[in-house]
Amino acid sequence: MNYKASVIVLSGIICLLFFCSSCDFLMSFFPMSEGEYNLVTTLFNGEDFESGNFPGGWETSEESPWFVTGSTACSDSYSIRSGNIGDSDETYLEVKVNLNKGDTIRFCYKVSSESHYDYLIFYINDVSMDSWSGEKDWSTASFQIDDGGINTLKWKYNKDFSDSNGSDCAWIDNIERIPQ
Ligand SMILES: [Ca+2]
Ligand SMILES: [Ca+2]
Repeated sequence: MNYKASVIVLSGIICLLFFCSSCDFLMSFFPMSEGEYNLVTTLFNGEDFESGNFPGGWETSEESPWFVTGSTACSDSYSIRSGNIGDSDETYLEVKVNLNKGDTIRFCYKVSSESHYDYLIFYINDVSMDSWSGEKDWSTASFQIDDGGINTLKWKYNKDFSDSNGSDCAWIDNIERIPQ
């Protein structure tokens, strides 16, 4: 290898090392929040939104976020509701939780939307499990968990390109982990 090639290779290695060390350096500024840490390190023990606040460690869309409301609930006083969105838009609610293989996730949902066009969709690890639209008062849905460990639960309210109906949103409450 001639001198020029050696310099290029060496520069490349130095850049790579610098890049990797700066990643760790940058990551140290964005540690996991206490809420997220608690959710992924201990078995999920449910969420009923009765604190009246958006739960720690959960995520939602930056625009039109889901919010905790006392206007309706599956039980007690509070539930969480999708933010207001327009046509061809969506808003999601997501949480990473620690579950055992064979556990069942059960939750209450309510929808008031344009039937067959504007949907509440539930995902486990980005796989769509079920969807609901139209006028559905509080009901329960249950899904068995195939993989133990960290699972991502996600609810999305999704609108097609035109028209609205009802309250034009979805609500979730009483998310529970039922051991096998
Ligand atoms: Ca509740
Ligand atoms: Ca629509």
